[in-house]
Amino acid sequence: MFLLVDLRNFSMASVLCVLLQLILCYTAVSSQKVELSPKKPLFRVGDRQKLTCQVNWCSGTVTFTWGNVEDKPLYAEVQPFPNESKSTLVFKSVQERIENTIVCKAKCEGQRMSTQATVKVRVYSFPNDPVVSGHDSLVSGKENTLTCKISDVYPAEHMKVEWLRGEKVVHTQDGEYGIKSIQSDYTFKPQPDDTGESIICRATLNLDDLPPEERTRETTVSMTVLPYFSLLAPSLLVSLQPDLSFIPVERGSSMTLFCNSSGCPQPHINWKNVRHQQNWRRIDNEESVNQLGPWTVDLEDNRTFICEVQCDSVVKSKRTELKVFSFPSDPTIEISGPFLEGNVNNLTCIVHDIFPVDCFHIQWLHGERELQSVHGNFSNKLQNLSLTIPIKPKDSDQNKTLTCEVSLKIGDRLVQKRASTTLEVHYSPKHTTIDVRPQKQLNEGENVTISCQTNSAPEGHVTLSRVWNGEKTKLVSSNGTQTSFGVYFTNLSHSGIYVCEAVNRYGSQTEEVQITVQASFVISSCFSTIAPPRNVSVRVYPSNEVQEGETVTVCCQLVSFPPSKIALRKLDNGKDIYSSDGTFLLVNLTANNSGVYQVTATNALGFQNKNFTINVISKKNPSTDDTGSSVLKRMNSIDFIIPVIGVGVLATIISTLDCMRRAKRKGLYEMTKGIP
Ligand SMILES: *[C@@H]1O[C@H](CO)[C@@H](O)[C@H](O)[C@H]1NC(C)=O
Ligand SMILES: *[C@@H]1O[C@H](CO)[C@@H](O)[C@H](O)[C@H]1NC(C)=O
Ligand SMILES: *[C@@H]1O[C@H](CO)[C@@H](O)[C@H](O)[C@H]1NC(C)=O
Ligand SMILES: *[C@@H]1O[C@H](CO)[C@@H](O)[C@H](O)[C@H]1NC(C)=O
Ligand SMILES: *[C@@H]1O[C@H](CO)[C@@H](O)[C@H](O)[C@H]1NC(C)=O
Ligand SMILES: *[C@@H]1O[C@H](CO)[C@@H](O)[C@H](O)[C@H]1NC(C)=O
Ligand SMILES: *[C@@H]1O[C@H](CO)[C@@H](O)[C@H](O)[C@H]1NC(C)=O
Ligand SMILES: *[C@@H]1O[C@H](CO)[C@@H](O)[C@H](O)[C@H]1NC(C)=O
Ligand SMILES: *[C@@H]1O[C@H](CO)[C@@H](O)[C@H](O)[C@H]1NC(C)=O
Ligand SMILES: *[C@@H]1O[C@H](CO)[C@@H](O)[C@H](O)[C@H]1NC(C)=O
Ligand SMILES: *[C@@H]1O[C@H](CO)[C@@H](O)[C@H](O)[C@H]1NC(C)=O
Ligand SMILES: CC(=O)N[C@H]1CO[C@H](CO)[C@@H](O)[C@@H]1O
Repeated sequence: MFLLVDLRNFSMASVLCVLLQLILCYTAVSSQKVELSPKKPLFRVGDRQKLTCQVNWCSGTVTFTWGNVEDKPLYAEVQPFPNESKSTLVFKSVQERIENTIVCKAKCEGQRMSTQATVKVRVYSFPNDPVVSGHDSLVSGKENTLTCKISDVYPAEHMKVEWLRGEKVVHTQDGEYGIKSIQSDYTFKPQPDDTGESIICRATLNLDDLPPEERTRETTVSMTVLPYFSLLAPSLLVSLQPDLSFIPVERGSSMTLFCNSSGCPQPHINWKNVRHQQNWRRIDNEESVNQLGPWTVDLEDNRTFICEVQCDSVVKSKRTELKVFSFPSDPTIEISGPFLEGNVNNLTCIVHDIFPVDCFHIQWLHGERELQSVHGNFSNKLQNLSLTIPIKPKDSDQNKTLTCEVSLKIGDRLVQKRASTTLEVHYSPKHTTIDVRPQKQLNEGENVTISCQTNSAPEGHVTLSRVWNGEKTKLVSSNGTQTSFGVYFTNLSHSGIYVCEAVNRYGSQTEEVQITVQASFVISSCFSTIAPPRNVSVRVYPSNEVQEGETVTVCCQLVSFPPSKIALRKLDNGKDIYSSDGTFLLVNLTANNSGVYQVTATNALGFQNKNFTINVISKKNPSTDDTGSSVLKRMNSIDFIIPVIGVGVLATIISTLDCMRRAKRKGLYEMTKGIP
């Protein structure tokens, strides 16, 4: 019987298998066997291995054919032994891929049917001992992880990894299908006395037929446990937020402090000795934070804050210092009173409720120049700090600005606040002046303006008055530092003394000026101002040459100030007759009255005289009764204007030809009568 089996196309698997079994039964019965060895091949990766196929029942030449069940290459070479009835399939270097069910077919020369045998080839790989790491720097009391790695394992799903401490298996792990390397982690908390203890990582490849010496590999390591004090929990980190060694913070502001712990799964974070609320929270497995506050800062927070983190047996702490300050308001300036020129006054700068006083500095400044300054002294509570400077102001200090600057220097931080004051210097009126425009000597009819100016602070008022006969008449008064008064078309009555009085609340100052208004009559030559007598002229009316018994009037004209006494005298007899108005009446003249007469005008500044002659012509007996009883009679003129202006001293005597008219009107007086 002959059954052709196509070994390269074994896809009709189950049916053919049944057939194959029948064939084998048949051949066994016929005892024509093919022998394939080894019977349970388990090849180590990398080795050179072979399968031998042999028949011993054929006397002729046997033809061997190698094949496999799975549809893939054999990855092997066939070595023929031509004179012997066997064939060898050689695997030069075993790999996982050679795993297969191998079929060897033998055909004996001369026989119609071939005979075959199959074998399942298995492969394993376990070339290296386990490698253990992490054992030499274990940290006491902390979770540590030891790692055991087994590489180039095949088939990994048959591998089991065990950790052994002494005889005790403390951890196991199985391999998985498809991987080549197996890693096993063993996590535990070593104690310091674990140092020197052995720990074993044992790997076992559980394959049937694998000899014990190939099956198990193990690595033993000695643990080194570092005591916590020789390497302070290197992964525990404590940090503060804000991360500053000291924090300037203003009283009344809101403050929050954070204490973060990282590298410890179960830390105890504690702010020490605080009354503010603490709020612990976990951020993740490694990080936690303890928030202090928020709270409102007060003076008692001016201290050190310590955060302590405990991680198992390890304690770490961090500190920060709050520097509390208080500087709530600008400084204020206090002035003890008004600044009176020449008086000492105090200027005080004060800043309230400050802390810490010893970090404050007060300065009085004029522009950039420091006048005075002071540093605060230590105090453990809120204080007011002040600086007083005495000021003795001059009027040049008027409107000077003085600044008070308060500085707080706390750490690198500088806070400044300031206040300013402008000096208002007070003084009584001074530099009072009167100004008369266009001038003090005026002609009647001119305009005049009288101005008065003063300097006072604060301003008061200024009054202009005229004094007449010791009586004061107010002309004008103004608030402020100046006033003025104008007169249009002046007349004689505007002459006088003008007084300016400047007043403020601290005092007064008076100035005066004399103003003279000159009358301007038709005969202006008769007017004068201060002068000795001059321009004396004499008129004799009706004539210098008269008949006996007649009367003449002598009128004098002159200019003089102050007024002059006017005397008339006959030069040869030397008797003086005086007149205040310069008019004389000579009555009932005789020949004896002929001669040279002299008029003399005298005032304080001097005198002037004028000679004139009178010639009396005899009527009948020129020699009779000429014994010279010429009588000079003063003429009492009361309606003649004598202008008197000014303060009762200024006067001008005016004599005019008008006297002739009056001489007539008054009639004649005997020369012998009426001599005063
Ligand atoms: C093998 O057989 C061949 C002929 O088939 C022969 O020439 C040769 O000597 C034999 N060798 C051995 C070792 O038997
Ligand atoms: C600390 O924790 C706070 C709050 O979670 C966070 O804002 C801050 O960034 C953390 N700081 C550090 C240094 O981790
Ligand atoms: C406040 O802080 C300052 C600066 O650190 C320190 O000199 C002072 O003693 C502290 N005051 C109090 C009351 O602790
Ligand atoms: C100014 O201060 C000084 C010293 O403090 C004091 O003696 C004086 O009376 C003060 N003067 C005035 C005007 O307040
Ligand atoms: C600080 O103390 C000193 C000494 O006692 C004293 O002279 C000074 O006036 C004080 N300063 C202030 C601002 O009080
Ligand atoms: C500071 O000044 C304020 C207002 O003048 C006063 O009420 C307070 O008592 C002062 N404080 C101190 C410590 O003198
Ligand atoms: C001072 O200031 C006042 C008001 O600004 C001003 O009227 C006055 O002229 C100033 N005085 C001086 C001397 O500057
Ligand atoms: C005086 O003032 C009046 C009014 O302003 C003016 O009409 C007149 O011309 C002035 N007289 C002189 C002499 O300036
Ligand atoms: C002058 O000042 C006084 C007091 O300040 C006031 O009563 C008066 O009305 C002022 N006069 C003028 C003309 O302004
Ligand atoms: C001078 O002028 C004033 C007015 O300014 C007038 O009241 C007065 O009567 C005048 N006096 C004479 C003597 O003319
Ligand atoms: C007037 O006459 C007297 C006597 O002769 C003489 O001294 C005097 O100088 C004369 N005066 C004038 C102004 O001529
Ligand atoms: C008016 C008058 O007195 N006439 C006298 C002038 O003088 C002569 C003589 O001396 C007298 O006789 C007049 O009576």
